[in-house]
Amino acid sequence: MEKLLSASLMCADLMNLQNGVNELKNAGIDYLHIDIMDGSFVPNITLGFDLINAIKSVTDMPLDIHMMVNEPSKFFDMMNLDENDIICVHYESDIHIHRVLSQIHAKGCKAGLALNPQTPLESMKYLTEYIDMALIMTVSPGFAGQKMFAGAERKVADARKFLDDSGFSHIPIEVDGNISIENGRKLSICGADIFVLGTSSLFIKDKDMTQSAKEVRSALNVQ
Ligand code: S6P
Ligand code: MG
Repeated sequence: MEKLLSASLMCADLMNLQNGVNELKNAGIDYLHIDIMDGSFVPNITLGFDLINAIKSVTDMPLDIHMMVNEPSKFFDMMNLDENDIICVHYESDIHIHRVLSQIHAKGCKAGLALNPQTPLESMKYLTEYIDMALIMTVSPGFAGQKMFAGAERKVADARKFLDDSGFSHIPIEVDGNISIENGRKLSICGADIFVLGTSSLFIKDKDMTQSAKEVRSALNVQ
């Protein structure tokens, strides 16, 4: 599967976002990763739905919306999205997560299922027919600038094997949290496909974003 890059906008210069989005597009970034938090599912609040709609109106880049909120389906109508956009919800965020995944498809978007570091891969087992992407969190969600958890490589490798063995090899694995060049390379070898880039590799003070994106991309394609 082709390796794809998703830029975490909460790490971008929020006072200069329109230029930032253009720059990301020119740097060859594939997705804009937008973190939505509610201060309850995770202990932080970041970006919101008005911003999503504003971004959508100025770019044709696909959006990768990571919802770290309880009962995410309450908010689906607030976002103007299309078939290229992904809405990713956490396994624990609704007791009827199967219904929520179906609601994402009913809205015409791609559905992602996010697993926290401690969430077993088994939780995905009977939902694979309903997802277009599996997000393996490589940190506990809520904040940028954290350290990848110790079991991340093992979990990504197990997830890839689980998906391949069960007939779902077409489902890409996204990884999010502390994706440095080195961690990205290791996770790529384990079978990750989409890499969320934040402070660890893309948004680095005084470093050119296009150059950083190029370096990450070449590291990911090493086998
Ligand atoms: C945080 C969020 C992530 C971060 C990203 C930051 O929970 O889901 O998308 O924005 O991980 O990247 P980094 O390199 O600072 O960890
Ligand atoms: Mg995220």
